[in-house]
Amino acid sequence: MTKPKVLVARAIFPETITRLEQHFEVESNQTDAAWSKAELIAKLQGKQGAFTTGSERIDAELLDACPDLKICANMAVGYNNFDVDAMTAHGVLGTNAPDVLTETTADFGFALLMATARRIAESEHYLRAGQWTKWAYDMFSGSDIHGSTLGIIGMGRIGQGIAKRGAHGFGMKVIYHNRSRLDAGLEAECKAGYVSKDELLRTADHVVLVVPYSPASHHTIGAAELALMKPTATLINIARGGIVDDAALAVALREKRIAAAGLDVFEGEPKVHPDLLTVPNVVLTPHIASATVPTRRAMADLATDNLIGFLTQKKALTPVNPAVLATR
Ligand code: 8YV
Repeated sequence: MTKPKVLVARAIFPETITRLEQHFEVESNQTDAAWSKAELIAKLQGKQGAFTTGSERIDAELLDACPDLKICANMAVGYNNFDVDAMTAHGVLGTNAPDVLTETTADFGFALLMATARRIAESEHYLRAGQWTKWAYDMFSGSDIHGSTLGIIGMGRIGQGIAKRGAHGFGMKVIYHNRSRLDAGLEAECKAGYVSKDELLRTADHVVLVVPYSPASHHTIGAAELALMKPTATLINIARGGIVDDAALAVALREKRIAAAGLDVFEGEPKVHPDLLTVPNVVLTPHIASATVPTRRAMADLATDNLIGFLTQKKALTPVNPAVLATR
């Protein structure tokens, strides 16, 4: 029997390729060449499976042009690169990589919050630049984490992880806003209280964004929302580019309408809004919230398990459009 054919769209652990090769004929992009959409479509010809990351857009145009494709397995919990309706209409399964990155990403959210509120990046640059000649009472004074109010927008698994770190580890008062309210048991576990988005923005000392991207969540934070925040507040985005209006944020930071921001994701990344690069009160990291070796391995393993499960047994561990499973 001939093996199904799979395309691995980005460079990945060699062990992942070896494992895929046990089940599939594999073509992979181990040089990590930047493929255009046309190149991706050309590479997908005759392939039943695709191992994708957040960077490959899977939409109706691509699906129309790739009739053999049956599954796209994303090595990411977020799947806004998938047009899920188009995939379902084309009978193509999408899978994501939830759970395995929850704690690692929550750790990073907290690290970015600490670095931002306590001005770690800014003060490190100052020291490295040889500007530290004497101690001063007001040097890089930031805002406290312990005992402050943490506002979380998006209370899924990662938001809950951040809430627990804040409430249990740092004695923070945790408030959250989410499309739906958590059940009482989960709220108690996270020691988190539900509030409206406006109340959260008005009262939180630190606002952390962990909502999935969709047209509805586009610019969840824009000029109007930034205007509601305290001038001493920090804003952390570990969700997706596009959740924050980066141009409006750069203005708010420059004018000190909020104290600081920590951003791991950007509109149009890997490009970063040029104004963000010139304001000092922002910590910028290149979309690394899930980047620890064990977690990235677990994400790659889960995407691989989904490809193997679906293409060999019509089963998938983490489908995003499970209706497709019923029709296959
Ligand atoms: C991924 C992420 O590393 O899982 C997600 O949704 O944003 C990151 O953990 C990134 O999307 C590349 O796949």
